[in-house]
Amino acid sequence: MPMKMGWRWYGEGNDPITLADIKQIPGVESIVWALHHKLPGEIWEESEIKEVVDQIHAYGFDAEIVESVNVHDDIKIGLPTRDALIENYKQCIRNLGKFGVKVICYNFMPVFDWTRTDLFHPVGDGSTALFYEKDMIKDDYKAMADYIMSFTEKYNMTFPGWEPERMAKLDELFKAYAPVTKDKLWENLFYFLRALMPVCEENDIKMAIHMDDPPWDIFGLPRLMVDEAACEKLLTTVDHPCNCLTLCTGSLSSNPANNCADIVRKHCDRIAFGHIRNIHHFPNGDFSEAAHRDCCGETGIIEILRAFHDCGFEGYIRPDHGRQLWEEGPGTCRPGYGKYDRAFGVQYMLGVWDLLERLDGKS
Ligand code: DNO
Repeated sequence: MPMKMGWRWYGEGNDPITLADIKQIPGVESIVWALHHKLPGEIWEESEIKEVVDQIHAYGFDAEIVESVNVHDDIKIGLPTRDALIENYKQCIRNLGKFGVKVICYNFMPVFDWTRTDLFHPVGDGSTALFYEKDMIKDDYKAMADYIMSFTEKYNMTFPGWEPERMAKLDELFKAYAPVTKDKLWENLFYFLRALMPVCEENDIKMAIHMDDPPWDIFGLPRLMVDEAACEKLLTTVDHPCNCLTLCTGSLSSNPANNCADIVRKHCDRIAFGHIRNIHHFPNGDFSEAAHRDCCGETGIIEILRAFHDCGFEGYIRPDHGRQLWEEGPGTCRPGYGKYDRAFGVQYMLGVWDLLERLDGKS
């Protein structure tokens, strides 16, 4: 299978962008989807899965990647309740397998998923982008969560990983995670993966862990998937072909010490899914998300694509966050998931990819 270009879609009535819109972007083949109303730990029922997969197939896309089946905190914390929750996760895998799903992207970050301090930060050309101000992510986790949740309240827009039900219990969650050291969190991740691998194998599904975003501890909570050494540890400790990575270039390159192209070259056979986006760093440690074009940031998009191409990558990639352009703003656009800049991202990446194919004599 050659590389397939994907597009994250939040579902009918939940995403201002429709499948008909996406159909007009040349080169998109896979819709990256999820049942966004499901809480972590719940079983995704076959009828619910079928409904979305049918909508996606009706437009001629495949529905082979799910992002995400979120992992319940009790599994991450390692509570006795985890075994029943892992059973539910296995059932989700079986149900998804029946509808041709091949990859489940998930993360193992405690409490918070992606973390930013400004979702509509002016880039300087009239567009806005997600922004991380280092000094604001120190001790006041409530202020940060309130900021993100204010979008949910104001615009009736929920964000995956920022479920209001969980955010309402932040103090409790922080208390529950207090004994979870980095080593303990690794153990809990391995426990979870070891339990899932046989079911993944039976159902031909890869579990593809997302990199932690940003790739460092925040608010005293440990984060695991932060660099190449972490990828190596994950892949060798549970050395199973269904234990894979979602290589998120923007998450990793928030730390300028990470070289994503090197990680692709080293682990290409275990990368099931690539999230490609660009980061621009400021000298004080702040960063802004940037357009996909190589020179707009420091992530090295061309080199990453070349690495995937050199390795004969046969998985899925998708443009990751884009800037918000033109009329896109709070209320009209999911932060990072507007229409225009991601469509530019697709075209940029496919332009690079087509040229690589041509230079290789493949087209
Ligand atoms: C942000 C996304 C993440 C990702 C999850 C995967 O836009 O890249 O929220 O979907 O971490 O579980």
